[in-house]
Amino acid sequence: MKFHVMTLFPEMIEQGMRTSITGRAIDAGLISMHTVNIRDYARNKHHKVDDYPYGGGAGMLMQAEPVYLAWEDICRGTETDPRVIYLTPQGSVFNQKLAKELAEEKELILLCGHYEGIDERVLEEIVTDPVSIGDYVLTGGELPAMVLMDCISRLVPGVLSNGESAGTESFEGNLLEYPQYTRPEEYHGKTVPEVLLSGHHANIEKWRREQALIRTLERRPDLLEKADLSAEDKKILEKRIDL
Ligand code: 9WO
Repeated sequence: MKFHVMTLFPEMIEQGMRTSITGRAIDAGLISMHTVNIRDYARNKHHKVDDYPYGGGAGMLMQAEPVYLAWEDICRGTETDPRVIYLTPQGSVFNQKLAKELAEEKELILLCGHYEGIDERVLEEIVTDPVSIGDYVLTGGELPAMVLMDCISRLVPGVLSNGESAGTESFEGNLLEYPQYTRPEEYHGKTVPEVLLSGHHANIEKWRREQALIRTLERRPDLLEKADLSAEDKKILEKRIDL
C-alpha cells in the first residue's frame, strides 16, 4: 500500500506515521508514504494558499488551484488515478468494513483540509470518497488521515506479527472485545477471574464470548443488530435483557 497525503502540514503526518507499528511497516517496505505540501503548488511569490469566502462569513478557505496542481503531480507518477479520500465531517463515517475495502487498493490519496475548508469546485473534480471519522469538528484533516492510514496499514499482510494479528478479528463479528488481564494475579485488591487461571480452554472461550456479548449489550447495543449470533449467544443475551 502506498499512501499519498496532500496537506499543509507534512511534518505532522510524517512524525505521526514514523512511530510504532506504522513506522516499522514503512521501514520494512510493507507500506509507503509520500507527503505532498500543498503550499509548494501555490503559484504566487508569497506561497499563499487561502482566501476569503465569497458571500462572506468566518475565516479563510483553501483555494482550488494549488490543491488541483498537487493532485495532478501525484497522478503523474501513478498507473491509474487512485481514489481520493477527503477527510471531512460531511463524509460517510469510517468503519472496519471500509478499511478492508480500502486496504485492497494499491495506492490511495488522502486530502487534508485546513481553515474553514476547501473551494468546492476542486473537491467536485478530484474527490472520490468523502470520509468522516465521527461527528465532531477538528482544526484539520491530518489526524483523521492518520487514523485511516493506521487502521488500513494493520490490514496489510505482514504489518502485524502473528501474535498481534489475532486481534484483527475483534470488530469482525461486530462484537466488542472481552476484558483482559495480565500479571499480577491480584491488583488493588482485585483478582483475575478464576476461569482464566483454570487452564480449561473450552471454559475460557465460553467465558470470553459471554463477556464480549454482555459488554456489547451494555456499551454498544447498536452493534448487536449487525452481529452474527448463534442460538447460544441469543440465550445469553436474553437472560441479561430480562434481568
Ligand atoms: C470550519 C468552519 C468555520 C466556520 C464556518 C464553516 C466552517 N467549516 C469548518 C470546517 O468544517 N473546517 C474543516 C476543518 C475543513 C476540513 C478540515 N477540517 C476538519 C476535518 N475538521 N474536522 C475534520 C474531520 C474530518 C474527518 N472526521 C471528522 C472531522
